[in-house]
Amino acid sequence: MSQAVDEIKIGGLGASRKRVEDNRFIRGKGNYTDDIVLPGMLHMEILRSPLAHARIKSIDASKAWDIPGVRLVLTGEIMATRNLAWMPTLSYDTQAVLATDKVRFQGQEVACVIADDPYIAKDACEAIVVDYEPLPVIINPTQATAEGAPIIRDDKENQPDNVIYDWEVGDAAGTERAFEAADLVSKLELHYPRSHPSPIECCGSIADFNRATSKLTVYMTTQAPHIIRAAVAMVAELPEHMIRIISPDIGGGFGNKVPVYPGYVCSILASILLERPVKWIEDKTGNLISTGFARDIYLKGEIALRRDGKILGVRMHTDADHGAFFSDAQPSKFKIGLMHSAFAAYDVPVAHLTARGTYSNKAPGGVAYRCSFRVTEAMFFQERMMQAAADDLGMDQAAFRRMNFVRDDQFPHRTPFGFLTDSGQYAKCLDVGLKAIDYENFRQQQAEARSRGRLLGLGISTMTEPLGAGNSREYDILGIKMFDSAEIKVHLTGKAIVRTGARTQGQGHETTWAQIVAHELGIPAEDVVVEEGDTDTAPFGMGTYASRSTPVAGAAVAMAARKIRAKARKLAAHLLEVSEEDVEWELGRFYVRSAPDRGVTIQECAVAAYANMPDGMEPGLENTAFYDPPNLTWPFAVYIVTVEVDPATGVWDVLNMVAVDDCGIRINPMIVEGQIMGGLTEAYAMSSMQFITFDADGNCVGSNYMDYLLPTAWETPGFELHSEVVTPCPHHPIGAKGIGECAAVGGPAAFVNAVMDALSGTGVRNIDMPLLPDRVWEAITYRRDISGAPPVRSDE
Ligand code: MCN
Ligand code: CUM
Repeated sequence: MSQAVDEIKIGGLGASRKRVEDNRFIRGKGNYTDDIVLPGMLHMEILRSPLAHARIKSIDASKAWDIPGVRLVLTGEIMATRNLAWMPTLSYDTQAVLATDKVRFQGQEVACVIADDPYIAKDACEAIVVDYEPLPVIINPTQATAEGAPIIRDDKENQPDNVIYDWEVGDAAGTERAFEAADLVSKLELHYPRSHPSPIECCGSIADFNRATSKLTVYMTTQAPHIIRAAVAMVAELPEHMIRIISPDIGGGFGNKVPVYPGYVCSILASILLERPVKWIEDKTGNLISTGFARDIYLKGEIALRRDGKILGVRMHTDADHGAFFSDAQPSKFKIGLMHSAFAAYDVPVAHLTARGTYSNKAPGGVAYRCSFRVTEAMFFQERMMQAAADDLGMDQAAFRRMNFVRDDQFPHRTPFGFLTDSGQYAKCLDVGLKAIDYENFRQQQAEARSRGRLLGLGISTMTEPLGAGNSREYDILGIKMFDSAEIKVHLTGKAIVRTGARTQGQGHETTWAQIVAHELGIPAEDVVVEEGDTDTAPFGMGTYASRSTPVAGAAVAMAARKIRAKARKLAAHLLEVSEEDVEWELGRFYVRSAPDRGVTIQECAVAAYANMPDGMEPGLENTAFYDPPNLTWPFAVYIVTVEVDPATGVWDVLNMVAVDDCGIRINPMIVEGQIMGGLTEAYAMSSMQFITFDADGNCVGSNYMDYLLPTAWETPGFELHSEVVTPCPHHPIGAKGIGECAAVGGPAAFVNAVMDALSGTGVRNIDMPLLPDRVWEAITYRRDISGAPPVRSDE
């Protein structure tokens, strides 16, 4: 007699299963791009520009060609013969693959050497002689738009200046009226500095073109293999079915592995020309100075306020520095990504955002690093503006937020910029957070400490953010609509394999997708293997970023499982010799409604699909689902930090940090907590120590791990996580919302707000991140705001 199974015991929804992928990772048995060795494989190294802006007068590679073991030297000139010196970007701009006319940022790819081993290739790069004529350098939007500024993109027609776009959204006239009616206007100017995702594994690829089969296989570090396949088909003009992109284990992506980089393109062309596999593995400095930058954006923000604290309107202007090429990898039609998701958590009647993007002599980037496309900046600006507004009103930080929250009975809620938020319990989350940090008590302690000259501070950050691009109506990449996919094959014995169009980079999909199958079908999670990242086997999907895997691919897993269950029901009816209408489902088992003891397990149905199907039924138990979500998902979070600042040194220590995350139903609570802790660690890093910037000559400062600091367990404060508020996503099949970026998005403002709160009364309104001790000390000592905008002063 069959029985229903216990969901937690079989590792279904809500089970804190250990990550199955860690079995190989912690044993050093992962299979990363650099682990792969193919017969006859050659190695590629990239020569990078030492200058930020210069005309290339000549490139002499003859000495490199003479070095024994060198097989090929690629320059822009050779790339141009294949129409590959430039490539299109995902933001409809062009980007140099190898420089031909000018170099436009320090670290730009100028030439590649392919040789028998990487050391020969590296030496040969040094033998290439490039004659540069230096040009004036631009490293911020003010310089970019100054009178007489040199034109960085003189390669482009119709580009008379350095402005990429001027864009706006919202209601300008209505916002103007709200500001006229305001009792008080709170203003703040900020810079969110460049930051870098710096995954432990750098980028790399192995291109393997086989002339005999005409097939190109590329092993590479990409978060979106199918998009790369489409891009290679378009750019290299190869037939799509002859391209196989394999994304093996990935040692962290964090957005760094979304864009298309010149190294990938060069390794592919080199393999086609040499008919041998060509491996390119980026080094740390190459990764830090040339790939996947994030942020680098300036804000002028204003909130119109009524005396009692009600927000009447919001005005924002952002200036984004995109570097030398506009290569944002983001799927929206909005030039500034989802920046206008700002203030979605608050009931703001009217708002207006203007955004300008400019070129500079810095590596391209702008959208990457746990951001959901500028949401990180949006929420940072929002929460810094909220803090300043409450201070300007003389109002309590928590009360000011609570008064302006979208209330639980206001959903679905249209934000002033047009997004539709659909669920949440914002006030409840805030209550949990305040209780956990012992808010009233801390405020008392703070006042007492202040009277004795000690600076304590408390920072709150509350936000909802859009995670999970698409839907297909509004989001696309190169015209390909945003949806995702899952395929489930149930084998004869009731074990299964799941493949999706996403690509895990450490998030734990191999564990969590199996849990969704366990929840939907009652097949134990340990009987389900998950495979992602091979375009020849995975169904077409858009990859993993924007915390979209659970909202979209995860939903597709549930939908594919439901199709399987529907077929299994027919098989069960056949086995039980009753009509389908008389069959009921409970986890893992179908039974006869009138005789619950008579039942068959899902495993028995699986056998029947191959060995005992009814006449006329197609054999097998497999299905695929493509899922186009009706909306983004809107998780909510409250982050509260307390700090003590030492006025004598500017050093600040975190006393306590509380996080309340509502991401709807949690598939695997332990994995969700891991995501939150990782995100909070990055938030702490960005607010306290991560510093990558540029001097007046465009030299990248912070291009190594001596200068660009990653916090270890030693520096990282402890976090107290709360999971008691759960608002299921109303449109997701299992009620889950994304979580992968929440803490990195909402966290930084909590840390900065805490330090600024400690400094309240000193007249200091802002210190730009990172809040290095010298900046904090300078602010306290000279009672002035500290800007973090480049150029950095050198040797002063
Ligand atoms: N999850 C869950 N319950 C939920 C939501 C998520 O159990 N309600 C689980 C998921 O099943 C998945 C993990 O949490 O195992 C993250 O899910 P999700 O929020 O859907 O995010 P993605 O899987 O799409 O991951 C992308 C996101 C992004 S965009 C960045 S950037 C980032 C992040 O994930 N990069 C990471 N977290 C990272 N974590 C690691 N270890 N490495 C990276 O490169
Ligand atoms: Cu914006 S970093 Mo994540 O979306 O890969």
